[in-house]
Amino acid sequence: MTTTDTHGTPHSGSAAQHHVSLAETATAHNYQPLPVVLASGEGAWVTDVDGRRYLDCLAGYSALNFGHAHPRLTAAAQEQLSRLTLTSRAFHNDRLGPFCRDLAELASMDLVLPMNTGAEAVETAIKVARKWGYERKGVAPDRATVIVADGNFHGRTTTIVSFSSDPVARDGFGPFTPGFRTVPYGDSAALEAAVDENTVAVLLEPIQGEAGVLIPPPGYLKAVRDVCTRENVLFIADEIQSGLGRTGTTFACDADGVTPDVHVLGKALGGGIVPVSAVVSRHDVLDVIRPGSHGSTFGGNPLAAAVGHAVVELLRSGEYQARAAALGERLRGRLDGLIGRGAVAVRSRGLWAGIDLDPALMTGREACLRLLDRGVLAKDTHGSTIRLAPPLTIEADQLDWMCDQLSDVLTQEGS
Ligand code: IF1
Repeated sequence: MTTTDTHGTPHSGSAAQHHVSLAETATAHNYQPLPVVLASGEGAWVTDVDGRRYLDCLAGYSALNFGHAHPRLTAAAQEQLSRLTLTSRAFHNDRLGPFCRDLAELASMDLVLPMNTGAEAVETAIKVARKWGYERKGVAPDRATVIVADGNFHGRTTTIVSFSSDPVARDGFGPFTPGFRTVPYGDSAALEAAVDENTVAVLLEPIQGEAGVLIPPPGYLKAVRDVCTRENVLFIADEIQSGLGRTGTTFACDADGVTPDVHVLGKALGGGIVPVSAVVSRHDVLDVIRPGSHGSTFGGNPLAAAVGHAVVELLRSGEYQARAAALGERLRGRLDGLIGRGAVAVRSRGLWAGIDLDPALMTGREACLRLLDRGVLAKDTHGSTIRLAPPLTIEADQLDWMCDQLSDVLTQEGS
């Protein structure tokens, strides 16, 4: 059988099989993708090489908060593509200043240090916190420690996996970077007890994503803020996945009325088009970074800055945040109805949900395979938990349809 894919390329056998076997033979196996080969996307929908459509409820792990091919974002990218894409920071460019000014204003901070991936921004925040500790807090040289939470996910570099509690993410990558102490997530007393004269920062996800959308107890983030203020320790909030509208507020910390000392941003900051990340903070923190002490070939490039600025513009009005909050209530109402009907627990904030399935019923991956057959893309995480993070542009009827598919999968109707 010869088929032609959406690029007009002929394949013997199905186009999808051709692309899967090509990936199998030419790509390192650091992922086990679901058996679907995507070729195009618009809004909350993506289309595979055989022309089948799927509702994208992973949205690039929350990098596609504004959906696929958002007109304002693609216009910003296309306009900049034909003007200037890269200058290096050896020279100024006319996109970086406006982007950083408006992102700092969005975060009620002074300065932005632009990077590319989330892990680079987390690494940058760790370096800044250590340098701040030595120069501003008087911590003894090379003695700085950063407190992190059990169940964290902050990226895949060797320093970051040094403090991972996930053996699969960590094993085989030693020797590990010292200077990190792990405390239970959500336990402010344990965090307070772990602070000592060498502590320069606490690094936390306001809601733990990879751990399964774990929302800390009410008052936890405020308690962390108070401990950090009292002990002269930087509160670094990793909002790479939870930020930029996902949870119904600009930053997840906003819901608790908490302002960290440092915001670490990524994913959706690049609009799902280019990698854009950033460390956003005050002068008294980021001024420890002086010329030559940190950098990146692509950090702050004009294409990234143009797209990042367009993202900040989208967030300025608050409409996407309000949308995520309102549709998140609708989503939560439907998901709560699944408890006892295939789900054992649901956690959600805005358009971000973790659903623990009954392990006796099916694994998270099995549920995602069945959702795939019904035209919904979702991702499992540890064990029998699935995560939902659709674009914030999703329509209410699409959300309802997705919940109908999930309900049918879990109740085995028509599965
Ligand atoms: C993978 C997880 C999600 C993040 C937070 C930093 C980073 C991430 C809170 C690093 C990245 C991605 C990485 C990707 C899958 C995805 C993920 F499953 F790995 F944990 F979303 F939950 N802080 N998360 O979520 O940002 O360097 O990737 O740009 O590695 O498989 P990055």
